[in-house]
Amino acid sequence: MERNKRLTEKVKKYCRKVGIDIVGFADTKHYNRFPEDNQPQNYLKGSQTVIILGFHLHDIILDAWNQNQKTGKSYHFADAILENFCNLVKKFIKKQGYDSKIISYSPGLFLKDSAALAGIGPIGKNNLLITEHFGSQVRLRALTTTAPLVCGTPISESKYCKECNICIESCPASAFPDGKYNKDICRPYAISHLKNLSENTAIWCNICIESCPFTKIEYKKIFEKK
Ligand code: B12
Ligand code: SF4
Ligand code: SF4
Repeated sequence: MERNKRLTEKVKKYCRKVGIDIVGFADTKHYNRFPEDNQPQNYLKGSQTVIILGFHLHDIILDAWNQNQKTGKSYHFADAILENFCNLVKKFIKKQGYDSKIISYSPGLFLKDSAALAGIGPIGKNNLLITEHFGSQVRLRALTTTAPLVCGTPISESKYCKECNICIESCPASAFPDGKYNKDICRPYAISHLKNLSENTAIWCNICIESCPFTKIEYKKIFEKK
């Protein structure tokens, strides 16, 4: 199937124009490795491309969760911003003659894996996507489309992590026994150490992001620019 270079450039240009920090394209052919529920075809028949959008959390307050204790309803600030970006991209693609579908959070697609498949960056020893400009300090969301966009090359190894172990050594829960991330250690620690900003608002543990030198470098640059 022929992929459309001109359309790809148009989509990228539009994303830059509306202020999206990161955009990447993953070929849907890579998704057979995931459970059926987590494949793009489960969301939109005829999907050709998964579009991954990234939002740089330039202020940690954007990583806050708000949950109404009575109703159980919750929202996340950065996720709400990302959903808005997804809507804009969906409308733009519709104007070019193609369908797309914003991927719901659950069952969803595996977002950091999708970003690595799109060639945005590798998954580091911290078990998270590392981007060139913002380290791991990004949140992700995706939409899938019938548009045949030109896709990135999957990245399977982290060039950043070779001589480094900082995130592993910094984790307060020691959630990387033998160097591999273990969610059954991370999750209970993170839940019992939420930073509560108010009765309904909390921020999750972020130390495996904040300790990474590639996150720090970008923060420093941002503060220097101001
Ligand atoms: C469930 C979940 C959690 C659970 C369990 C975590 C887990 N990884 O199992 C809990 C609640 C504990 C959690 C914690 C956190 N999470 Co979380 N979480 C998710 C969620 C919903 C699914 C993750 C998942 O199951 N991935 C699939 C499995 C298979 O991946 P995995 O086992 O973690 O990692 C394997 C693959 O990545 C693979 N791999 C390695 N390299 C490559 C390369 C390629 C090409 C491929 C295909 C695969 C691959 O090897 C890894 C090890 O086996 C995603 C959102 C989403 N829909 O994707 C967010 C997400 C991964 N979380 C995120 C974040 C930020 C966090 C936290 C920092 C908390 C916070 N402040 O929000 C911590 C970090 C923990 C850590 N170091 O990984 C972000 C990550 C952003 C980024 N820069 O990567 C995501 C993408 C949410 C988002 N909307 O942006 N999380
Ligand atoms: S979120 Fe916190 S507890 Fe979990 S792996 Fe990262 S640093 Fe460790
Ligand atoms: S702290 Fe070091 S090992 Fe961990 S993700 Fe960052 S570069 Fe890789």
